Amino acid sequence: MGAEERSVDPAIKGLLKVSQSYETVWDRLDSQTPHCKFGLQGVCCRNCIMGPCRISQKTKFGVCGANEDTIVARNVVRAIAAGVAAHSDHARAVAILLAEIASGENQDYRIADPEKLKAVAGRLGLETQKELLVLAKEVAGVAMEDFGRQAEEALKFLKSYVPPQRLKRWQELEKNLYKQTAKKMGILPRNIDREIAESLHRTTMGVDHDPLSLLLQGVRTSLADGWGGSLMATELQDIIFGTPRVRAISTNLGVLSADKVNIVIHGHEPILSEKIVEMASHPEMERLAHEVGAEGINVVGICCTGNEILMRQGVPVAGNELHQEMAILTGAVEAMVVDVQCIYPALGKLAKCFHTKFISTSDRAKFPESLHIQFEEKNADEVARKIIETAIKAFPLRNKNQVNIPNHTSEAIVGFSNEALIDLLGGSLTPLIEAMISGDIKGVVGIVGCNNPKVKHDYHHTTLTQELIKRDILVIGTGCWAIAAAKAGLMRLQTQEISGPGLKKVCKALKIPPVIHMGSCVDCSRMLNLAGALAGYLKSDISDLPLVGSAPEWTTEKAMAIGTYFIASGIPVHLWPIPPVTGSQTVVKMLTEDINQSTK
Ligand code: XCC
Ligand code: SF4
Repeated sequence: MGAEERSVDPAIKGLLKVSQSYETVWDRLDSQTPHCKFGLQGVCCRNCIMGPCRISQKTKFGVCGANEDTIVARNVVRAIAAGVAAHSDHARAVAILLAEIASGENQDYRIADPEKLKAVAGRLGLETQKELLVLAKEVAGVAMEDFGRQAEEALKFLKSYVPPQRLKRWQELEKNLYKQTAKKMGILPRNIDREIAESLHRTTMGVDHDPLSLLLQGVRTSLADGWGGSLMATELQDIIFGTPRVRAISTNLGVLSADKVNIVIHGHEPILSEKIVEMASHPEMERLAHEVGAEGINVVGICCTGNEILMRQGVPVAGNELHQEMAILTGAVEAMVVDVQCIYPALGKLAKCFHTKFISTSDRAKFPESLHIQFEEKNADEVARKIIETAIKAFPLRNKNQVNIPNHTSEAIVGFSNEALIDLLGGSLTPLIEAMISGDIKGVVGIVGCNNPKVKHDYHHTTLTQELIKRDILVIGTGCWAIAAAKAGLMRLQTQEISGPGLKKVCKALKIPPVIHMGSCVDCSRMLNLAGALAGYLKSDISDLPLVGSAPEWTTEKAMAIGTYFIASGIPVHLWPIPPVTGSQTVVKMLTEDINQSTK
C-alpha cells in the first residue's frame, strides 16, 4: 500500500513518503493480510481448552457441540463487555476522584463547575440546597452504587436520564419476551460491573447458548455503558474539569512546535491530561524549558484525551488514532505521554529510533519499552511535574536533521456540550426542533469511532460527513471522527457553504458549523442525552426521531458497545468494516432485521 492509498490527510501522506524506513501500522497490516477468515466471520471460539474450535462447512460444531450461532453471539457479547469495561472503568476512576475531592482526601483537584454539579444532582433526584462538597459526596455515592447494587433494580443514572417512553419500551420488551418465550431475558442493566461479569459468565464454556438470550445480555451490558459508565464519565468530568464551551482550536501535526518542548498526550482520561496542561503553564516549568534552549512548552493531544482537553481547555489536537506513530515520526516530540486505551504497543520501539520519551503512567496500562512514571491522583501535581521535566530534559537530544513537522493545520470550532448548544440556541431546543419540523434540517447523524488502517484513513469520516450535510443532515459526533472532521476543515463556519440550503440557513442563523464536535468517545453520552432531550421535548420516544448513528472506520471493542447502545436506544446504526458476525445467518438476521421491530 503506497502513501497515497493510506490516508486522505496531506500531513500523513507527506510524512509517510519520507519515513519509509520506519515500520508503521500499515506495514503490520500488510503483513497480517489476508486475515484469518474464521476470525473475520466470528466463527472461532477459544473459550475453553477442548478448543480452539472453528466452524466451517466440514465441521459444523465445536468440540462441546456449540454451533456457529452460539459462537458468533458469544464473541459479540464478549467484545461488547470488553468495550463497556473500558468506558466504565474510566468512569469509576472519575467517581472515586470526585468522592476524594469531596472528602478532602485529594487536594490536587477541585470542582470547576458547581452549576453542573447541582444540575447532575437534581437530575439524580437529590436535594441540591446543600454545601457543595456534601453534594459532591452524594453524587459520587450514587455513581458508586451503580457499580455495586445487588438488587434487581435498574441503574440510577439510567433511570434518571433516559426518556420515560424508552424506559417503558425496555420494560415492556422484557415482559413480552418472557411471555412469548417463557424464558427470562433482562434488558435493563442493574449494576455496571455485574453486567460485564455476567456477560463473561454466560459466555464461558457450557452456559448460555441461545443467540437471542446472549445478544440481549450484550444489549443490557451496552446500556450500562451508554446510560451508565460513559454518561457518568462525561457528567462527572464536567463537574471536576468544567463543562465545555464553544471555542476555536487548531488541529493536525502542524500544531507541533519547532522551537518548544513538545508533549503529546494520548489515551483517554482527562484526570492525567488536565493536570499536564495545568502544570505545563507553571512559570517554573517555563523557566526550565528556557534553560535548555526551548522557547517554551507545547502540550498537544491525540485521540480522546486530546478531545477532552480540546473541548475544555482549547488545547490543540495533533491527530486521531492513526496519527500516534506519525507524531513520533516528526522527530519533534520530546514526550509521548499515555494513560489507557487505543495506544499502540508499537510506540515503544518507534520512540527508541528518536529522542522521544514514551511515558506510560497508568497502573492499568504498561508497555514494552516504555518509561513508566506512575501516576497517582493524590500526587497529581508532583507526578505531572516529573513528566514535564522528563520531556524538557529530552529537548537538547532532539536531532534537528531528523525533524520533519508537516506544515498542515486546520482551524475548528469545538466545545459543543449540550449546555453550550442550548445556550447558542437561545436557552431551549425549540429552534432546532422547529428546523427539523420545517424540513430545513432533515435529520441528525451522529458519527463516532476510530480509524482503522483497513479503511483509507479519514476517507469515510470526511466523505460521509460532506455527503450528509449536502443533504441537509446535521452531523454531530465524537472521538476520532471528530478529529478527522476538524482536520479536514469541516468544523469551520465556511462549511456552511457546502451544506444543503436548509441546513445552511439554520447554521448561518445560529452561527455554527454544520458539523458539531461533541467530545471524546465517552461523550457519545452527550449525543444520547441530546436525543433524549429532543424526545422529551416532543413527548415521544427516541426511535420516533430522524436520528442515525455511524462508525464508518471503527476499530475497538468500545465502538461495538457504542453501536449497540445506540441501537438499543432507538437509533439505527451503520458500521464499517463489517463486524465479525457473518458466520451466523441467525445473528446477522437478528442484528439487521429483527432488531428494527424490537427497538421501534
Ligand atoms: Fe480510540 Fe477514543 Fe476509537 Fe479513537 S475513536 S480509536 S476508541 S480514541 Ni472512540
Ligand atoms: Fe470449542 Fe466449545 Fe470450547 Fe468453544 S467452548 S473452544 S466451541 S469446545
